[in-house]
Amino acid sequence: MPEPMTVSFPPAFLWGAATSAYQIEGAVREGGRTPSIWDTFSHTPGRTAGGDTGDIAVDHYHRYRDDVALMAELGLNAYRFSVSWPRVRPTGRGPAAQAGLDFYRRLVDELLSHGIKPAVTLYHWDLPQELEDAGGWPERDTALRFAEYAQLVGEALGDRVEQWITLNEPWCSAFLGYGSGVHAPGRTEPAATLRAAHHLNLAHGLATQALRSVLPAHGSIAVSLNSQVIRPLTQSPADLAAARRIDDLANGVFHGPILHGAYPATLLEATSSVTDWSYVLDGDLAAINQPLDALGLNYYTPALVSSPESAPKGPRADGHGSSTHSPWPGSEDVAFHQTPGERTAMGWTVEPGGLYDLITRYSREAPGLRLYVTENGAAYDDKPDADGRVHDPERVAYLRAHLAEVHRAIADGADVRGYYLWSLMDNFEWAYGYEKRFGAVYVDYATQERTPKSSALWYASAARTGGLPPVERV
Ligand code: PNW
Repeated sequence: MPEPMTVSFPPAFLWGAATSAYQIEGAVREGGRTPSIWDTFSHTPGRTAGGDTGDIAVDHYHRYRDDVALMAELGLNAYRFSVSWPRVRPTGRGPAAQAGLDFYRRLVDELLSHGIKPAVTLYHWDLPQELEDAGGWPERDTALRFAEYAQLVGEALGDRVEQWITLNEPWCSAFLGYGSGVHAPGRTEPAATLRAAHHLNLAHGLATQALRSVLPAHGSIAVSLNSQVIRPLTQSPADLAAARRIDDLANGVFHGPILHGAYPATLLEATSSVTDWSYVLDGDLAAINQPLDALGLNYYTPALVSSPESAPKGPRADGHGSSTHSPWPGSEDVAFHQTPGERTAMGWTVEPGGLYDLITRYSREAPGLRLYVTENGAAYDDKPDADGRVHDPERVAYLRAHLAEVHRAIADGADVRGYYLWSLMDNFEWAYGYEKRFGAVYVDYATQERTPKSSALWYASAARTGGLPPVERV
């Protein structure tokens, strides 16, 4: 697709960066914080690369002022971060921890004083361990506790934060946390996976209601889905059916009830041997299907699937980490293929057009909602040069190509209001530990020194000009 000569984004476009609490904060024992499932998981031998944990991470809890100053230097006008549930409500059900709430109040005030618009994610995977001990997301009670927590944070920050995101990528929480087990809590139970998905949906709906009751009228509520771009290997009926099944498990299981008030009939049918869905109680679907203001889309790479019959023999390549357990309950037989093309350090194929497809799909799926790309980015093997600079031309190319697709979607009528690059800085990449670097800013983990990579400088000039500067200019 040839790019227009000059690309210019709407003047109010948000040029943001994103992070999450457990990936950056550290300070896991300060201010009354109790452990989350990620503390437990990362401290369990064999769960993360090199046994890495978020104990210190990039020490953002202590360095947030410098980090906000860095964002301001880079000309960002938006920042998406997550609140750590066990930091503001230890154990998941106790009284609020004022020290935790104060940290987020200070962070938000610092952002606002630099003209940076905060977007708060309430759940980016750090469930209080005590709630997991009581059964975790497969249990209904977790959704009720989440709504209380959402209200508490809404009350504390609602006067200064306009943009709210209930859940980040509930697919990962349910399917990687309870299905393949590559994420915390590391359980591998197909039926519990779908129960978890339902209770995450319920948590979103109840939290949305709780937030509405405490936020000012201009408060904006969204959910960030890692809506996956699923492509069939061929147009054969069998491959199309395989793609349909995976699309239901990846996307429809969340956007069905959240946006349309129902689970797809094809999903219920394809999972009937795994679960009877009896935990979907009367009134749940209405509770989940709350009016929203915006939708967050996270995009990295598409998936290419086929029916088992048409699958060439070889290793599975579904990009979801290594586990002998499938994250696809009832569709374990569907074959995943490596999408051809250049790949990042995660092994994820670079396919900018997938972002266009995703945005235009959700423009149709969620008419009237503002859209935000709440995550997009890439890991590369970045290393400082002898002069201390970090050159990452692949990431510059990745960002530029994906932003061009965002622009194309806007030109074709999609209401995309902003883009949050994942991630502001290198951080704890979950099961991959510190091995994978997604940051626009390089972090030397030995000294915690931050160095903007050339991609950060390029992104800064994009943000400053509202366009996509040529790559040579960095
Ligand atoms: C997202 N998958 O995670 C998260 O929201 C971020 O916290 C994370 O750092 C980022 O993307 C990069 O990985 C994902 O296996 C993890 O499909 C795994 C998958 C997708 C997203």
